[in-house]
Amino acid sequence: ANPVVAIVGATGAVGVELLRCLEARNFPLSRLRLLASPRSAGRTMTFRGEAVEVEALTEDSFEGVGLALFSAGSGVSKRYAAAAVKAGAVVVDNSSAFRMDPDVPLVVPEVNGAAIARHRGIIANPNCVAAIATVALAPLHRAHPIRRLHAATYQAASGAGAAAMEELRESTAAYLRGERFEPRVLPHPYAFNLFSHNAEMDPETGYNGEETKVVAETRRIMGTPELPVGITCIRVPVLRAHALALTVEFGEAVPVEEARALLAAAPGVKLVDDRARNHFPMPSDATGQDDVLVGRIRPDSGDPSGRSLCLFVVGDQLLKGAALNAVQIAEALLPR
Ligand code: A2P
Ligand code: 11C
Repeated sequence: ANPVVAIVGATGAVGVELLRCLEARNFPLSRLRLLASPRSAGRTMTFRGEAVEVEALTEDSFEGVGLALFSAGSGVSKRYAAAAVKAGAVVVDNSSAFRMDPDVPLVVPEVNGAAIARHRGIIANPNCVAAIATVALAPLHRAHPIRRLHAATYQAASGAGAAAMEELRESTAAYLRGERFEPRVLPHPYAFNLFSHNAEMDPETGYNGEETKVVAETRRIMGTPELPVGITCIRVPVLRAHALALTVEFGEAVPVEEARALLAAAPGVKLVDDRARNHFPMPSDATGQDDVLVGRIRPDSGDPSGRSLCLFVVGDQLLKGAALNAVQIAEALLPR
């Protein structure tokens, strides 16, 4: 029989996309349960043409559930994932709660899908930047091992949740009306501005929590625990697709044409590298797309050794960066 599937955090920015991905990909399930905070209990959401009522999450929510997709923050995952596993569910967790737990596989199916088989009840869905970056890096790394990576990110509002997306809309409208807007969700004015990622800053290292997660998770997914990675994460006023400028050093020079061919053939990647038209990956093109867009492939003019390439990568944060990757993991768990 097909499993009962629960979405924890169904009303959130990622939760809504989880529901849509299950629908769009015709995921085999016998019943969908929608769980959120008591604030949302009683609301309805539409799935396959039918209204499904949102229920308040409790320890008892998981009876009969075979698959639980968690996306309600790491506090909720730490508190409730064990109850779901105890009830017999496999948990695919979109939070950072278990990503560095050696007993929990951290998976991007195109990159390290084989790790799914080692799960003991919980599988972690990576940070959105790590997921999008590794989809683009893995095909190159398989052919020419990567020695060093530099990343600068341009991250959308969606990564901070539905309320941050609403703040971007509202603050932009207020700005255009010439009105003052007091930020409520994000720490700085968002309209016509950008700022260092809002994750907690470590005053000792000078890196914020987002940067630390991306480095650790990229290493873990790629299976390169020592990979030197430099990173700067920035929040930009874009609604839902993250962009990454990557500089990738290899052990030897990799011709641009070869990198293009490797990426063009890679699953989950779409090459957008049209120098003649100055058309490269953009959030407006990536939004709503499953594929990660990769372009601006060129030698790094700042590396005299000639062993580095630059890439520009954009992926829908809510899809490959979250909901789609989680549903792809769930699909891999289905009996063949
Ligand atoms: P709710 O909408 O009822 O607050 P986002 O990432 O877009 O901010 O969404 C977070 C999701 O997590 C929402 O679905 C939210 O539900 C849910 N959530 C937040 N806190 C809890 C909680 N304590 N228990 C259950 N769901 C929660
Ligand atoms: C952002 N990537 O854009 C973050 C949000 O590790 O799951 C998700 C944080 C995470 O703010």
